[in-house]
Amino acid sequence: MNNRVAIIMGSDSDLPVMKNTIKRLKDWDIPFETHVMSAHRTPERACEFARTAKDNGFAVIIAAAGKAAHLAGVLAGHTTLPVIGVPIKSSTMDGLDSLLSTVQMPSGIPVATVAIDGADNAAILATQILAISDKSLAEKLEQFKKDMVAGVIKKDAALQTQIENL
Ligand code: RP5
Repeated sequence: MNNRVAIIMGSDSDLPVMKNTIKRLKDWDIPFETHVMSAHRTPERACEFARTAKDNGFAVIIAAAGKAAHLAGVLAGHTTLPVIGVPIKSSTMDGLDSLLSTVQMPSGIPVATVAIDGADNAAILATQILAISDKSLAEKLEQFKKDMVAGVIKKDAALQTQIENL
């Protein structure tokens, strides 16, 4: 079954952010594989991974990189699978360099880019893609949204109490 998520990081130094992708996928029992591969340091390995990802049972690729963050774009150029880019804040430019390098793709090669360090959202978006053809994942996402609504309503109620006591 083609339902695995690939999480590719440009460096092991991206792990402190990308652990949030891993945690979310683990929470929802979604099969995944994680590797360090770089568009610049290991270009051939990265391209080969993307080229064979579909045949190897992956449905979505999440690619995280910082600085001149070409990883997501390079992977997207070698596959028809959806690629989600996570710009990592790993330089003196606060991640703006990574964001622009990831999001500003030329016409024909899209990368669905989440926020700088948006690792959790990358996992949620990957799950939404998988959930199109997986009812149990769709139910998990419904529940997730309901919990979020309940959480915000609770915060709003707490805010009213705080304001009354000012
Ligand atoms: C990028 O350069 C990586 O994705 C990482 O965010 C950044 C720094 O990498 P290291 O020098 O820490 O390996 O390619």
